[in-house]
Amino acid sequence: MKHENQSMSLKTKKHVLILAASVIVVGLLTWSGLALGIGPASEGAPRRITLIAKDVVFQLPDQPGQANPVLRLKKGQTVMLTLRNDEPERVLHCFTIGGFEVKTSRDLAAGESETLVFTPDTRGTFAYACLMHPSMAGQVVVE
Ligand SMILES: [Cu+2]
Repeated sequence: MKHENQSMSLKTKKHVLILAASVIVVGLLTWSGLALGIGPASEGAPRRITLIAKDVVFQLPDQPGQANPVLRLKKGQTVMLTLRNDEPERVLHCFTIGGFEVKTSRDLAAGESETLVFTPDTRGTFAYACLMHPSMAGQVVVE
């Protein structure tokens, strides 16, 4: 009987060790995920793009005069694209890329933004657009 009790307690210890190891592994995975998301730019880091919807066209923050700029992306590089509706009034905008599973989850009201994360896996030229405004259409080139 005494011997049986001892083996039971050893088993319990083993379980506790496995549990502790699992917690550490999950913690490390979470940490590396965070590091990928907020770490400094490197070759494997996601490309961050902010696309502003204003005056019923799409614009990049550093090229405010250019309507619906061509978005040049790299195949295999993850993109974090933030669409920001900067209209001064009540105009809704959305964003979608034809041929990609990329679309805002809803129409964004003035002042709202949404970040879409995707990884282009095909080279080529694709169309992006706001489905509500024909003046909001441009090209995505995946190289
Ligand atoms: Cu729109």
